Amino acid sequence: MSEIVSEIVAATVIVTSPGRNYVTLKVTTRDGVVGWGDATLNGRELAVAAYLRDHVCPLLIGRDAHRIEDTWQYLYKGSYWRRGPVTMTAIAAVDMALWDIKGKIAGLPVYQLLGGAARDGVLVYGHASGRDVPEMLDDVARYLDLGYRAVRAQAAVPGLEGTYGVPEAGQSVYEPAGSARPQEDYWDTERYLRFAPDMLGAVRERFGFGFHLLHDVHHRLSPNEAGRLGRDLEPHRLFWMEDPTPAEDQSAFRILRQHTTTPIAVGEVFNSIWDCQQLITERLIDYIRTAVSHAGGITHLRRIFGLAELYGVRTGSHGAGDLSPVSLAAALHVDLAVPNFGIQEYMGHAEPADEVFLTSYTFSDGYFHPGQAPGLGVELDEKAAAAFPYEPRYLPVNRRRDGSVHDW
Ligand code: GCO
Ligand code: MG
Repeated sequence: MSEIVSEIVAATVIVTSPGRNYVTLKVTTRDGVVGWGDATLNGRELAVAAYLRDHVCPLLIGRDAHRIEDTWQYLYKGSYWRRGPVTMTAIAAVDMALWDIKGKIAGLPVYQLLGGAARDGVLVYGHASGRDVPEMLDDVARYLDLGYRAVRAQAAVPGLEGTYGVPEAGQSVYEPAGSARPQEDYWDTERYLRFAPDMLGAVRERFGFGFHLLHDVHHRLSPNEAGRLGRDLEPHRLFWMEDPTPAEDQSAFRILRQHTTTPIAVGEVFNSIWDCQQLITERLIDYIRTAVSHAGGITHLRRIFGLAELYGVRTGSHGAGDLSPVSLAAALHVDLAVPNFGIQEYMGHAEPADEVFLTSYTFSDGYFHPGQAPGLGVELDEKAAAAFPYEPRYLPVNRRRDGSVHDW
């Protein structure tokens, strides 16, 4: 074996809940360099924490922190049981922490190690929502006033008691809504299909076409229904229609693609390049939205984005609030460096999160920048984290009027 340059001497897992649950991996080298990785899997957090603590952390001790690719292959191929959200989130956390360490040792922000900036800033989209259309329109206005150049719009579907993407009265986040058991929402496809085109049309009517408009369908339609929605949305010129159908059925997108030219974005529930292989190589989507934390970290995200580049598919990294600031920073470094960047989601984090995660990224004029701090540029304050103990929470479950379970 070759000489160890920077030996890993400790790897620990921190579970904290400043506003919502986050799982963070801390890796320390013999010289005292610390790297952070996000291991949060919303609603299933403790499974990843245990996978790391029981099966991964012991294997990291004594390894060379510099050997990022080798460690990735060792954890992926070495476990024999490949892929899956728990495994890939755990590997992602290790990968992010090792890139963080490499950057800190080099004295460079991670994007410099990835080839340097390919653009000046990272275009982001914010989340506008409302319990009715006027409230949603006011929220879009708020984002445009803040300087956003791209906005996702979601509004409560009349007649449904709760709609994805819309917080309950008096709350700022819309998920996870449940506590010890998942909240159950009621879903009606026909109501949604009648409502969504008018709702998004109202945005264009009031604000025009001088900014990017996005919408998330959240995996709820059949290919044929999604084709109809995509066609109805064509006059509103969406930047993308996200997750129109359940994403695991990749060949379904062939049907949908024949019905509409509305651009399609998919990928937040994918964990590996194999989950998006058909969608990319058959050019069935326009944007690949894998998350740095759920799809194997920076190393694997770059591989996915490299495949996408070959087929003219652009990136749109997942950036929901259940991905910690460590993930957001990691995604921003990749976004800045890859040639086929499209857009980055930015949902933001509930307020107490900035007491725990100290960040270096900045927002200006609709663009984010990861900053110039060596590594990823996010530090976790362990003392502050200890003040926010874990709270069991679940994502909601959807049921149709007859009581049967629908995709949420
Ligand atoms: C998005 C996503 C999220 C997910 C969440 C699940 O586009 O931001 O759909 O809102 O629902 O990440 O944990
Ligand atoms: Mg989504």
